[in-house]
Amino acid sequence: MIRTKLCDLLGIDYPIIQGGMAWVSTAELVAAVSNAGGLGIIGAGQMPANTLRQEIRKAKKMTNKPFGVNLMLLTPHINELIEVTLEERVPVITTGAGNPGAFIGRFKEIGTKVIPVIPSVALAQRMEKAGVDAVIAEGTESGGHVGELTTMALVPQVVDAVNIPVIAAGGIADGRGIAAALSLGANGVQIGTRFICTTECTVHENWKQKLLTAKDRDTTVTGRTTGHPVRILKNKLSREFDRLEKEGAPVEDLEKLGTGKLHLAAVEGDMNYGSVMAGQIAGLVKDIKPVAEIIKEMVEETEEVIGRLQEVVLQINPV
Ligand code: TUI
Repeated sequence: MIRTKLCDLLGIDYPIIQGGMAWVSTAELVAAVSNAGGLGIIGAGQMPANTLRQEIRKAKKMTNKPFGVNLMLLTPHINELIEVTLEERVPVITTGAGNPGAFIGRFKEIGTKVIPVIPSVALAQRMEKAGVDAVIAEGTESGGHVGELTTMALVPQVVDAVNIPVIAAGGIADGRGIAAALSLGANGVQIGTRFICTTECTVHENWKQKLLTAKDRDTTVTGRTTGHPVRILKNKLSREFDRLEKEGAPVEDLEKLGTGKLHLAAVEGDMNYGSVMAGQIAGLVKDIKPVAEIIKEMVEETEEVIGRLQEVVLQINPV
């Protein structure tokens, strides 16, 4: 049994949060993760407000356990998504791709836990002062919108800089990664990519198949020159992006190329021109299994690794 103060904060059994993935983590996956003892998170992404409301209501029907919504702050109609999340009294929100400072207070007022993703120590400290409940220190190994620092470098620096719980994200997909994150001082982990290849995930089957065959070097970061770097699996879209960026194409052209491409991949299953987001850990995903099985294996492996580390200590220092 692995339990940390994050479990008490969120009312969950295991300190495992499923990363909010737009068009990928819908109610089915979210409820499965929460029912298995973790925290499922709906990825709001660029969803219309009404679609988000439907997903939240669906998740409420499928689980009695806490779950969350991830708000992607670059979304043009973010204010509408915030209102829906407030009205539906979702127990936890996570935020990505920006600073949620302006609306933390409104969520705190109704008892919603607020957990921003932060890519740096400075933002972690600012968020702690603003009253958030925990931070997610996400390394550049992650899929989707990424920062610069690696998980290995970011997590211990954030752990030393704040007094609230720290959740490690980026490059974690099994019990070895969870044990490593706990070793760095994190109180829990956020995992995205591994939960795509599950029976409950509603993403297009083509995405699952592409992820199953992906190897360690098959992701790339597009859009570094636009200020919105996004890690995706290499395909025709990523190569087109690369070409345009090398040619010094205007930001508007690059943004136009990216528009609607996540939906194209996740819903329509276009693996050539869709934006197939995945983390660098993609090569570790080898099968499609029910969420509960994956979480059980992750927890057992974490315990096994920690047990092995204890044996190493005993060998150095026999009692
Ligand atoms: O948000 C993510 N990952 C995402 S969101 C997403 S949806 C999307 N849809 C279409 C195009 C692009 C994305 C897919 N993946 N991760 C969390 C994350 N947040 N990573 C890095 C950051 C971040 C970056 C800068 C958080 C805060 C920040 O602050 C800058 C500031 O304001 O100081």
